[in-house]
Amino acid sequence: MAAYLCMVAIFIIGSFSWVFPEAAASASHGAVTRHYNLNIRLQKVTRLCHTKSMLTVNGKFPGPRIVAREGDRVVVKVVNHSPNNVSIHWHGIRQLRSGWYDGPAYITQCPIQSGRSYVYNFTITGQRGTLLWHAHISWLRATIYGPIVILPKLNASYPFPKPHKEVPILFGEWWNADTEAVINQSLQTGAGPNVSDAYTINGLPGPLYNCSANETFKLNVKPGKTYLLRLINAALNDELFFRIANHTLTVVEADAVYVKPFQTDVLLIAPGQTTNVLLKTHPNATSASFLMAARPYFTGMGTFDNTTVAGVLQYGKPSMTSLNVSIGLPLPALPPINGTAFVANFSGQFRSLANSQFPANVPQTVDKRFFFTVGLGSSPCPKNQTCQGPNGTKFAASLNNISFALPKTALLQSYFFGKSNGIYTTDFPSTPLNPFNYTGTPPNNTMVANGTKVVVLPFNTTVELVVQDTSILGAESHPLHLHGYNFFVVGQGPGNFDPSKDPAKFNLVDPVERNTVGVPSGGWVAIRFRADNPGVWFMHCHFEVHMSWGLRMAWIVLDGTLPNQKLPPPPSDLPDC
Ligand SMILES: *[C@@H]1O[C@H](CO)[C@@H](O)[C@H](O)[C@H]1NC(C)=O
Ligand SMILES: *[C@@H]1O[C@H](CO)[C@@H](O)[C@H](O)[C@H]1NC(C)=O
Ligand SMILES: *[C@@H]1O[C@H](CO)[C@@H](O)[C@H](O)[C@H]1NC(C)=O
Ligand SMILES: *[C@@H]1O[C@H](CO)[C@@H](O)[C@H](O)[C@H]1NC(C)=O
Ligand SMILES: *[C@@H]1O[C@H](CO)[C@@H](O)[C@H](O)[C@H]1NC(C)=O
Ligand SMILES: *[C@@H]1O[C@H](CO)[C@@H](O)[C@H](O)[C@H]1NC(C)=O
Ligand SMILES: *[C@@H]1O[C@H](CO)[C@@H](O)[C@H](O)[C@H]1NC(C)=O
Ligand SMILES: *[C@@H]1O[C@H](CO)[C@@H](O)[C@H](O)[C@H]1NC(C)=O
Ligand SMILES: *[C@@H]1O[C@H](CO)[C@@H](O)[C@H](O)[C@H]1NC(C)=O
Ligand SMILES: *[C@@H]1O[C@H](CO)[C@@H](O)[C@H](O)[C@H]1NC(C)=O
Ligand SMILES: *[C@@H]1O[C@H](CO)[C@@H](O)[C@H](O)[C@H]1NC(C)=O
Ligand SMILES: *[C@@H]1O[C@H](CO)[C@@H](O)[C@H](O)[C@H]1NC(C)=O
Ligand SMILES: [Cu+2]
Repeated sequence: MAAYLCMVAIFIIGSFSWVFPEAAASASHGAVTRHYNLNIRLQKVTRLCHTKSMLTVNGKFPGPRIVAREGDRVVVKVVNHSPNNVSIHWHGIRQLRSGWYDGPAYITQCPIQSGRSYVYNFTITGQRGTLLWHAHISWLRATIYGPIVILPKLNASYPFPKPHKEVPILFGEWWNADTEAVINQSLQTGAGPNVSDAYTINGLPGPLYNCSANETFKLNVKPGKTYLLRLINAALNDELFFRIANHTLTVVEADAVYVKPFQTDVLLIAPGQTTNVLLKTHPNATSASFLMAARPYFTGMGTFDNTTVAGVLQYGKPSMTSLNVSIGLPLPALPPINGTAFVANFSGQFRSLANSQFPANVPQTVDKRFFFTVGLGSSPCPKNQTCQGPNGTKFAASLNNISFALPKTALLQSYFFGKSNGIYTTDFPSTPLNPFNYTGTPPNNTMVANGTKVVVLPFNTTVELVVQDTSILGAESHPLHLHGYNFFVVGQGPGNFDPSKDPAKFNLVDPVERNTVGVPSGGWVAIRFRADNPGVWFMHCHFEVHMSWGLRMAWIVLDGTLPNQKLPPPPSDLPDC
């Protein structure tokens, strides 16, 4: 039993249940290697009275959790028993000199073909908190995702009171339809894809949908205790507001980096982001129930899934009579769908701890500056077709007006073996080729260019990147995710970035450090990072629909001169295309 000392019992209606074997991570000495097997299979799953065949991992949805301590090596054998090509990304893991295991298909590896396997092998260095793993090809991450829990090193403690229990809470999106058919149809016709039918908490849509009362996530708590909720947004296309009725949350960590704690009733979490919060339960509540709820933040022009997922926070022992308590409980109030003012205020509250134990190593000088626009646009309709995107074109999305075309082979292999010819070019523009009033009246020509273009960075370059949203086809927040690095969010603001005034206001002392940041809708964000991890690193919008439309690019970070500044050669089981 000792191995399950810190087990959290979560009572869940339905077939979904898991426990948290936190103590299973405690080996007697320092860092260890943790072995996992992930088996990907087609399986029938029912939600909203709708049964579909979908990809699951180890028969679970969401998938199993990966638990390790900071400093541990993680070795995961992924076996693809499914008919699809698959690759898995360990989202937010820095992958220091282990870029072969990062996972985005056609960037760091060719996908694992049906019937094949690949062993991912990486060390978790200097990170602790919550991350996620997910498929990184087409829209397969709709059902292939799970939590990564990184505990502090053995005998190290949290910089906040030790929680009574720890609970992962994964937000997702459920489609009754097959998500591969949804995105393939969108890419074919040029129209926006159908939206999801429900949001989910740990795979369960909750009582606010038709035929889903038995699919409600339920968190059973004791009064007067502190719970650590590991929030993960694994939804495909939606930033979500989240709130637990009558409870205040304390944010303590974001993207596996501790932050200066702050309290909030409502959270915003973008796809790809993770947030650890402390939930202090009421001291005197013995048998009360409260709803927790999440629904989207959206400012764009298109359609979106405007529904609400709810779960139940239940004080006291679950009983059969409590099964239907959720009906009639008040929904917690959430900001308006387009609550940009709330979002600006909320994101402004994140600060690094920036103390001696957890310093914020913000680059104080900048070697290379970049300015990328981010947003939607159009691509031409093929001659023999009619398209259903804007004005008879196809929807596209771009960075600096370039819609990134995925190559047919992996960029990292092409780069490493010096075979870039015909695969990619190194002329990704560092600033827009045709500047315009980015958040004003959009230009008449909204056509994007396309290509497989990258930026090459010498080892140890300090980079400052300003990402500017555009109002082409509607201003929208874009959760920008960088692989292989955390970055510091040194500034953000509404409207157009002003290079003469805004840099003076940058926070170079305790900016938040993360791997995914929402580029403000109709605004800009400035990030800094030091390019000290050689490899090919994808950067993209974490809205799957925008990524499919081309909102993605890659950085190639060259080797340094010392042996420990070079990317080792690939493993022998690296998949072929
Ligand atoms: C909910 O009940 C329906 C009908 O009995 C069933 O098909 C479905 O699998 C249940 N959902 C879960 C998550 O158990
Ligand atoms: C993982 O990588 C380490 C370091 O390169 C190596 O020593 C180890 O053998 C690898 N393990 C597996 C299972 O491939
Ligand atoms: C919960 O909050 C609502 C809204 O603020 C309030 O009306 C209600 O009395 C609270 N309920 C409890 C049990 O504290
Ligand atoms: C909880 O109950 C105790 C004893 O009845 C009382 O003194 C205390 O004020 C209550 N606390 C709250 C927050 O209601
Ligand atoms: C979203 O749905 C709510 C009802 O649940 C409705 O009041 C609101 O107008 C909808 N918002 C949008 C932007 O469709
Ligand atoms: C947000 O939506 C509401 C209701 O649709 C609308 O009245 C308001 O103008 C919108 N606010 C912004 C800032 O777009
Ligand atoms: C890509 O750009 C080329 C011109 O460089 C153009 O002919 C082609 O139609 C574009 N393809 C797409 C999908 O936009
Ligand atoms: C359009 O032409 C392309 C290539 O010329 C062909 O592959 C495609 O099937 C055609 N589509 C339609 C709708 O005819
Ligand atoms: C479509 O074309 C019309 C007329 O040229 C123009 O006014 C409108 O802005 C265009 N819409 C989009 C979404 O590009
Ligand atoms: C850009 O557009 C905005 C919104 O229409 C406007 O307020 C601003 O003055 C414009 N800026 C320039 C430099 O034209
Ligand atoms: C864009 O279109 C508007 C209205 O059709 C026209 O007045 C304007 O001159 C065009 N601008 C450019 C740069 O072509
Ligand atoms: C990287 O550059 C900084 C100066 O910006 C220097 O202090 C540091 O030693 C360099 N690190 C490596 C690994 O070369
Ligand atoms: Cu986006």
